Amino acid sequence: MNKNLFFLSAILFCLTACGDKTDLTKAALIPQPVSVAANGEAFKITNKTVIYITSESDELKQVGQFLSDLLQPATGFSIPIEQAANDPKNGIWLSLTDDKELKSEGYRLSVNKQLIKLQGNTAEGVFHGIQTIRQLLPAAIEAKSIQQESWIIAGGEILDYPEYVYRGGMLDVARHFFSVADVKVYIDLLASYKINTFHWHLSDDQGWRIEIKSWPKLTEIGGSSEVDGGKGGFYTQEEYKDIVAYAAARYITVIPEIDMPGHTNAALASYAELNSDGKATELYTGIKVGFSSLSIKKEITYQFVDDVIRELAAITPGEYIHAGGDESNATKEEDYITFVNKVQAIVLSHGKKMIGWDEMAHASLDKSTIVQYWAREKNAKLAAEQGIKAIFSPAKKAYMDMQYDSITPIGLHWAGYLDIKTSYDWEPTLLEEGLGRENIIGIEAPLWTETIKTLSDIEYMVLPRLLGIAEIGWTPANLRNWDNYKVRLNEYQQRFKIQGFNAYPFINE
Ligand code: TNX
Repeated sequence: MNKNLFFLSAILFCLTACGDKTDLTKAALIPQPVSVAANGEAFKITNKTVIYITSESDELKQVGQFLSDLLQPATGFSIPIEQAANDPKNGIWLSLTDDKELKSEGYRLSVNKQLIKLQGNTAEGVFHGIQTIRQLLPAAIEAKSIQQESWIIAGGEILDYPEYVYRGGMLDVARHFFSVADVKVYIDLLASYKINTFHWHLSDDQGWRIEIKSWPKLTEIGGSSEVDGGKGGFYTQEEYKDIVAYAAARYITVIPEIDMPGHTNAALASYAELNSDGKATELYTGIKVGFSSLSIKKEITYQFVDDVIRELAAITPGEYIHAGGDESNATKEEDYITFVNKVQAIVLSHGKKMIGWDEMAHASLDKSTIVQYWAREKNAKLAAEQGIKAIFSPAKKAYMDMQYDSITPIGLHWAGYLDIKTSYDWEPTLLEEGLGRENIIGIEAPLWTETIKTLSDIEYMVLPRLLGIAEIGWTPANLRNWDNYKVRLNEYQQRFKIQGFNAYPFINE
């Protein structure tokens, strides 16, 4: 290229791209914040930058450390965290405040040439603000080795807080087992997009994945299988606690699910006495649903449920336990209702609240119970009539295991193909007539894993659709629109590449 042409194109490039770097309103943030105003300035993180904390809070210090650790690999800087007596004039300043507008999870971020000031009513709010700072930095910040980059953040003010209190991501570890390390990657992904709940589907026909000390064969036998005959696996209670703590450090609550009374073949194969005919079933490695049921009439079934919930409740700090209840086609309707009512009482007796798939709305639900709407809006309405709120996970919009289109190599399509636009461009309060904002506690993206075998498969299915669900859960409806989202999302292709993720190739969808 001739020299003049080179400079001309460099200038042209800068007019379009460099200008954006200092215009905060052009930042590709997901979820989109409640309000963003630019001041034309920019802050540069250097090897002299310090993170200051002005509130006496160990938790805030830990959040500061999280930020320092996040910045370390790509910048190569070891940014110290210091307690400051006075308001800092430069550096990164994290503090707790008392600002009604921010509610419990919100944050306020102010950036000028000298100072990044990040405030929340809670350390959790500040943590969410850190995810925003991360997205404001060049994509190279995601690299695991030192990058030659200018670590600039555009200046201005962001005020931000979530629309829904419940924003979830689910992972089915029963159809295929995923290691502790894989689960942590999934949790990291959720945290990056301000999702605050990890719903962990721990048992199904094909596998039982959590150690229950009083019923050891559940994992010994029931943990040894998975779809297509792989070796399966399970988490010890120590590993479970480790994951719960890992999630908690990222302000994510773990909700464990034991799916009952259907989806229980792994338990039925482990213990003959849980079957109506007293005979243990064979382990199952296919992908059919709706064929298994715990015996509803036997007392031992409720001893079993009580032991499982008791042990699980003891290692679960979150307030909810998910008791499944979907597709119980092998259980008579009246038996199903008896069972759900009993299980609900057991969950409550261990100091937890129950969540169940939408079918549970047929039982007499306690006011504290929540249903998860996935298939039948009629069920969600039945729940609403009982004054019960729903988590929205409509399969036709939010199921991460649905194929993008007919040539997607993995995934199912029983609820239709789910391209990025279809999965993003919907509004929960307008989706089903008769179900409004007051009936919805939040939304969740489930990932079922009949056809998903590896972490790389997980990445392919959730990146980028998970980001869309995260935005629906966080950003008010009037600030969401597909044309604008599409432009922001395109910036993430490069980020995912640097992170080493096997994202679905989505540019210019
Ligand atoms: C339906 S969603 C199921 C799961 C399957 C999923 C596959 C729900 C509550 N039940 O058992 O894995 O479809 O998409």
